[in-house]
Amino acid sequence: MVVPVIDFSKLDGTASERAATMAQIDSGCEEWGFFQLVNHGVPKELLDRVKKVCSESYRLREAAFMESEPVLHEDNQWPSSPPEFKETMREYRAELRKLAERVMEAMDENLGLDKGRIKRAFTGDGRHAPFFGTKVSHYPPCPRPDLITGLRAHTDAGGVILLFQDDRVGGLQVLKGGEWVDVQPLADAIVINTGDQVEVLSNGRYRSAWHRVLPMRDGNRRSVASFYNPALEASISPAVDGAAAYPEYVFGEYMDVYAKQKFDAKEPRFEAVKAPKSA
Ligand SMILES: O=C(O)CCC(=O)C(=O)O
Repeated sequence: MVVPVIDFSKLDGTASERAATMAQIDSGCEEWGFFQLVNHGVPKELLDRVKKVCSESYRLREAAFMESEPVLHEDNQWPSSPPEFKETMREYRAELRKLAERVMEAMDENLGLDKGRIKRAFTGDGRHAPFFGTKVSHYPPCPRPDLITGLRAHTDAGGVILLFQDDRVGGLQVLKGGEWVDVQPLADAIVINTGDQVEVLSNGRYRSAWHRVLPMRDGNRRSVASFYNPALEASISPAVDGAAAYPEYVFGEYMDVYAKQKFDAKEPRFEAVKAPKSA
């Protein structure tokens, strides 16, 4: 089994190319919760610069960066070296944010929702800014992978996750039909996966997938993960018609539960945020 690879540029192609691409995105969301986008519109030259500044920043291991929050967003502390890190990552994040919104619009259409519905849910109908954060990680080689677990299996809490992973060193796996499948390194592709909030909005049609990162004996694996999540104040509930399989809750409350239960089964998280029924 191979994680689907989708040529995103075909969304702007002929009517039949567009229809086939929309169907691939739908089955990527429904069958896998994971897919890889190629020809996604993020310039290769920018991706090359991102690789360069991230590797350089890891090599320098600036003290301020090591102490800063792991997820970068507009307002927190960023590494000051290499000097081009901030500007490059700002440019990259702007591109990825646009890409996330295009992917969300494709999901709207596939789910039969009005265009922009998922984004509106994430922003409380435009009242709040969605959270958009980027985590730069390096997984060092491990001489005894048999002794450690790596990043344990979990689903992601938020909305749409866009991962620019290493070209060569693998380790990321997704659970599909009870089997762990490699998310194969593919140069310059962006891996998309959907989080728990898309599962709720889609009323269970696009289930967030379990994934993990195995330790690798050889090579340092770079991973740049960007998270497009609801605002903490946003109210989330199923947007797709039908008997609601999930409660309505405030995303910030879900995050409080997730922080303590990230590596446990996800269903009790939805139970925990369910508002008590008045008698
Ligand atoms: O680094 C990766 O490839 C995946 C990271 C991940 O799953 C996470 O941060 O939740």
